[in-house]
Amino acid sequence: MNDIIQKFRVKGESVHCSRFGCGHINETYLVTCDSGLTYILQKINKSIFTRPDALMENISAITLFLAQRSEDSRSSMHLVPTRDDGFFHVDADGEYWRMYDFVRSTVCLQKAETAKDFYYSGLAFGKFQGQLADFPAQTLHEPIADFHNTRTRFAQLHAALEKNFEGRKALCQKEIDFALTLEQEAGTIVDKLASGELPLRVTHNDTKLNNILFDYDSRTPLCIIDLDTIMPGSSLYDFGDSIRFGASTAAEDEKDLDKVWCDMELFRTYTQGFLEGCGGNLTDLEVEMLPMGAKLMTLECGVRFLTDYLNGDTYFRTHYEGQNLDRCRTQFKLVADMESKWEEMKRIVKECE
Ligand code: ADP
Ligand code: GN1
Ligand code: MG
Repeated sequence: MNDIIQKFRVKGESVHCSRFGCGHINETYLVTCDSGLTYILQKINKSIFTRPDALMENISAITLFLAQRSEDSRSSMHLVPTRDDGFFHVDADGEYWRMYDFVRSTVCLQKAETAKDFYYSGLAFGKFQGQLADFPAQTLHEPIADFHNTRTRFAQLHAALEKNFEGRKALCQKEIDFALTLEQEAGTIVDKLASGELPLRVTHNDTKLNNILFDYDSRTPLCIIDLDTIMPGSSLYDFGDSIRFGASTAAEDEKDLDKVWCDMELFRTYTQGFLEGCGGNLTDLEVEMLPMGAKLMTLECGVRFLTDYLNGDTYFRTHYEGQNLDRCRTQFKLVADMESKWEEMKRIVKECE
């Protein structure tokens, strides 16, 4: 590993390098140098991110933009340049590597331990949205094409229905029917982006709690990490994905659907944090459509799980057969639950405004 480390402008000689963190996508290492400085070294997952150079262009532009606007150097990510002044190094096997300064004295939570943690995650992702409000979103690449294009996601579901791996269609007709009844509505956000009714923004697209570093002492959010899926999109994507994951009362693959619903207190907590963090940068329509963001991001994720199940589980890592179908069922249960609480969700948003 030392030869890779030395391609970057680290201060001193590396004395230790070991796997770090609990990310599911990239290979992450903590590097310690004899200067006392520490760094995060990452091998980019090329099977998911097929254009690592485009992805790194996004990250270098965003990190530079944020660094210029933040007072505290720990509150934004800093790429360590290579010795030939690039943002990444390609090794002899064609693997892409990048390095960041290690953000010291932080904690990375895998799930909210208190409602306050969830409030803070809303605040952090809202601030992130606000800070990037005047970044030219259209200059960013799409590291994964059509990532939240729900119309394309449904087209992929139809293709998977044709494929019908091992006749699985027969095992999930109820879920297929549920998805298809919502197909038209699923395109609402995409259509409003296309018509210009919703603004195109810089979105993070993986707004889970474990992509925030909290300050260890104050337990307040410090820095947003995992910038790989940053691309142009709608603020509703970032809001919705957080609710989908964080306001659910059960695990993503819970089999007992009676345990799965969307907790309205958590929905309120996150909404408060997010709106406060955005600091008035959202349009009236964006605010009004926050419940729609939650519903459609959850529906889209369920459709992705269902599609992967019908394709024979080729995208999401599974630990047992049928896990993608279990995941799809929790998502659809959450969607149905949100539909039954629709007026309440709208009222909560109004109360948080
Ligand atoms: P993945 O895409 O695999 O989730 P992440 O970029 O989220 O990878 O990084 C994995 C883990 O490494 C994070 O959860 C966090 O604990 C840690 N980490 C990443 N970047 C930094 C950093 N600059 N400073 C401190 N810890 C970091
Ligand atoms: C994937 O790997 P992870 O858990 O960070 C997926 C997200 C899904 C999520 C569902 C690049 O994220 O879009 O919402 O699974 N990431 C990618 O658990 O596809
Ligand atoms: Mg991560």
